[in-house]
Amino acid sequence: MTVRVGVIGVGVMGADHARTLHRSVSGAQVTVVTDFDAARADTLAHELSARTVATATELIAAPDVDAVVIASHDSAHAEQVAACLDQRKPVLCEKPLAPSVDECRDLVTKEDALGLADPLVSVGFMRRFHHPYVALADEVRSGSIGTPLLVRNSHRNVSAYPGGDSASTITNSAIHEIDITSWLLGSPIVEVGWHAPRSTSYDSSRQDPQVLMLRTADGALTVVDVFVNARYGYDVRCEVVGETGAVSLAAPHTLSIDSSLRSASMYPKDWRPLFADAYRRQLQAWIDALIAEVASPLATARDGLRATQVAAALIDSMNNDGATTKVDYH
Ligand code: ISE
Repeated sequence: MTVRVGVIGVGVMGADHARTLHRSVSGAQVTVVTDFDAARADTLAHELSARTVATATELIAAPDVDAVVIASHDSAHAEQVAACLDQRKPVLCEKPLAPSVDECRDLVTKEDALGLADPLVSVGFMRRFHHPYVALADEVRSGSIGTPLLVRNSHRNVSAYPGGDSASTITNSAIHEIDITSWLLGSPIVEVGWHAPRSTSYDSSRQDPQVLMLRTADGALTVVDVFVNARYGYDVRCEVVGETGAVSLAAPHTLSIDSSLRSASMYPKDWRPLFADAYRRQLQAWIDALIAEVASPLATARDGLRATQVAAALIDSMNNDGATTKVDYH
């Protein structure tokens, strides 16, 4: 069986997903793409022998689309996921499920109301499919470092995408650490705090960097420094410190160069080279589940809602001078 996939939004991530589905995922065929930039959609459609439609609504309703990938702007996710639910079509929505708690909650309610055995909505928290994170989680769960006490993360981009603000640093970038923290520790984030040093002169539209404190129900404390205009390279770090040891991701370097009495390590420009295999594994797992007609092993709409609830608490803390803020899961 072949799952015919429609891709909404073929900018950076959508084009990547479409090509990965086309070249490296078995059981999938990209049949339809759409983008607000029609020329961009046409070029990709030509490359993949797919067709284009003018709108997301048309794509979701298309008879030659069995399942949908949403990689449009974060602000469009909720409406497009809702349209997929209306059409009873499985959808893999890039993170965040939606930037606001109300939108995410409405989607969870809408999906629940369908009463289906297997949920239709999957959310693209691809770090759950990144081998080093999986190995880190296995190590923590094996007990080799004892009870986890502290998690230290860094999330750095070369430069921020245009049009964002301090809140979108949390809902678009740090949302990955929010998801991976509770996944890694197996414990929900119950309380947060937001802090900031002076801001970089390279971006006047947002506070950058930001320091986020996430306290999980198990009593561990997670610190995230998120710096979306760090200039030097794309860098993601995570170390879990336990009672008897520590375990961390290896450095995300793509190349080491030894020359002229120096040793240098090269960083990727963005997240795609670092997480390419995780994206591929995530897409394959999604397609395999659709073919086998079993529940998707990806993050669910509820996981997407929980992550956005934590993000909302962080934004509240940001707007209240960094006050410690409880996460509201209602
Ligand atoms: C981007 O949207 C991603 O999903 C990347 O994984 C993340 O590192 C980056 O900060 C986001 O802007």
